[in-house]
Amino acid sequence: MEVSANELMNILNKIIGKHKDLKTEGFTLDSCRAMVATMDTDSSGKLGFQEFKYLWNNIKKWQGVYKAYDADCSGTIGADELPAAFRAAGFPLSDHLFQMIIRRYSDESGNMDFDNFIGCLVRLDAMCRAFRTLDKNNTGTVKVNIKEWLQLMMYS
Ligand SMILES: [Ca+2]
Ligand SMILES: [Ca+2]
Repeated sequence: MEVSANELMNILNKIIGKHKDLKTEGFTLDSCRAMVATMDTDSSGKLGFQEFKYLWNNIKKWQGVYKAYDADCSGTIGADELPAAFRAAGFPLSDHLFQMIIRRYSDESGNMDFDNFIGCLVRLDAMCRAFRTLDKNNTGTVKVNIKEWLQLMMYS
């Protein structure tokens, strides 16, 4: 049994419906399609058991981080709360990268809601794993050709 983007959207929206302290407009089909593409290691178009389990465990973990680092209990992760939250989620990025992430995933006031938070961390985690896979001898640098680059960028 595999989970499609539509099914993933229904599952996630059912869950956030039970957590009123997580501010979100709900997971969109587009954001769920992006997550499926990112997590679909065997390129089946859907999430198999292992792929779903990995995603699920991360969402649970990051939901805990979201609540713990929403210091002012606004229901969103503000620009001032974001670096600590991402560090706690396992991503100690530079200030410059944090600013870029806020520009891309937060609203005009710099607040990131729950679905954007999860979407961003899913992608960030997947990009780090993709890099480690390509960085076979662990040098911190990777060499990719155009075909590998496009495969990575267009289905992730
Ligand atoms: Ca799959
Ligand atoms: Ca907050």
